[in-house]
Amino acid sequence: MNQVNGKSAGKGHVIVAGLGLSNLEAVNYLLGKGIVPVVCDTRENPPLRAKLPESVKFISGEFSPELFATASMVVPGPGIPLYNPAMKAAAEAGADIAGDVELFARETKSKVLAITGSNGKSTVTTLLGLMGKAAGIKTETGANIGVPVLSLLKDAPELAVLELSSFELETVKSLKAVGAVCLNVTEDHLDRYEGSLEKYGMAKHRIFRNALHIAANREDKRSFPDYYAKETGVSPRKPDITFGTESSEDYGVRKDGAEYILMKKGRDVLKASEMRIVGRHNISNALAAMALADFAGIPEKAQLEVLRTFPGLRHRCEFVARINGVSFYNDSKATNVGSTLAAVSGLRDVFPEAHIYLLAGGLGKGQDFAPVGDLLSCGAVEKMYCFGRDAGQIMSASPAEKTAGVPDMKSALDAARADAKDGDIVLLAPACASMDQFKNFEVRGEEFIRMVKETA
Ligand code: UMA
Ligand code: ADP
Repeated sequence: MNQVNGKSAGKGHVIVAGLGLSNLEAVNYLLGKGIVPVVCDTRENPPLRAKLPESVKFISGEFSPELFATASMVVPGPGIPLYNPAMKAAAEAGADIAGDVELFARETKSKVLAITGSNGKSTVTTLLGLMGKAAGIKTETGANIGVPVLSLLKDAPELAVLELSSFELETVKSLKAVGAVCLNVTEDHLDRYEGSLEKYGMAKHRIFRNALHIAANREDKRSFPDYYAKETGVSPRKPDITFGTESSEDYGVRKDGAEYILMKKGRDVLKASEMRIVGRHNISNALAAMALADFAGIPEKAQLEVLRTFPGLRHRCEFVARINGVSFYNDSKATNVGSTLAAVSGLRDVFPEAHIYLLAGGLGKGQDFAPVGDLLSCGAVEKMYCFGRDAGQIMSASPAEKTAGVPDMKSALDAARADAKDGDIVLLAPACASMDQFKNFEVRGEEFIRMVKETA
């Protein structure tokens, strides 16, 4: 009989479904337990197939419900939805369905901090990873941030900081985070959740099960642990800390002239201008990170040291250059409407006098672009230049006189540069995925930086 973390995996075989980065690590993990899994992938020849040991059977093509129904355990990759017919067949036949994060949770001895949300996960996860290290705690970051979570079992860090996507959370039951947060819930990945923001949010809320401490965002009711309690049957509970940028309550902010001061429970801890990451959303991220750091016992000195020095992740409100008085920002990671709104409002807070010229467009993922149009109607954005496949969708949700359709990002940049004056801002925050015209959001951001600097 197979044994995984002391749990019986039954008499049948173990199937690893989808051979991505995380599941290659899952295969190695299972082999380490003496279990030789069967690996299935819909692609004929996924690139990682070459890395499978010969002993592991590989089956390509549509997942077979008949095969899956005979499995004792299935490990789905994050890209495999539970409503896949084969996954359903396995569940109905009583298989243990456990993704890599669930396997990790069953076994880890590390203290875990868990972060989810539609936007801000990577920033908060990275901040906490650095804070742990600055405090001399053996700390690793992993999961959706790009490091397969099961690889963290080998190093056995004292503190594991996990960025968790809704996909990964779908099979999580055993996670016992010392601190958990759902930063926000706004439209994204609705194609996976039958168009339902609530289903997407409920998947994210699995992060709160068994969590010792919870932080919630006062500016997003869906971030509160009791928001879906009725639907999920999880007993309602209050957050231990709330954070927000609109009041000085709990972990909050007060204004001193034009300066924002970050506070913990009525005590000033840091001026926003001391941080290198800008924008209101990043103040929110800093407060969330401090809340979780406090849950994990990371001393405040280390928290502040990191907040003062962290330059921000690439492609997130990244300052590129100031040319003829115009500042250029690269926020290519704004791949959904919520992140574009955050980038604009963040910059407006820091530079209230500047006019913002916005570059947007790409693959719209079926989002409602009305909130982007509102940015122009209310004057938060001076003018928008739309490019890429779904440019028309953004334009039709926006006032025509303030919107220009252009063929590509270069034309958008040229047009914005011609309109912007001394003291203004040109911002790439596309509200869309990039894959219609670029390999990924990183390549789009690099192209933008290159084009800006070319004419410096
Ligand atoms: N596959 C199938 N059938 C399917 C779907 C996929 O066989 O129906 C196969 C593909 O052919 C491919 C493999 O599964 O061979 C891909 O695996 P995967 O997409 O599950 O991904 P991994 O490579 O394991 O990467 C995953 C995360 N991917 C997704 O959630 C889609 C990575 O997040 C994460 O960094 C990695 O684990 C870490 O272990 C990426 C992501 O886009 C960055 N995440 C989304 C986001 O951030 O918005 C959620
Ligand atoms: P994620 O890992 O959730 O995608 P990132 O930290 O990589 O989050 O940021 C992605 C995008 O979301 C960036 O473009 C950034 O401008 C925006 N963003 C970051 N933090 C927040 C936040 N707290 N609220 C809204 N948008 C945010």
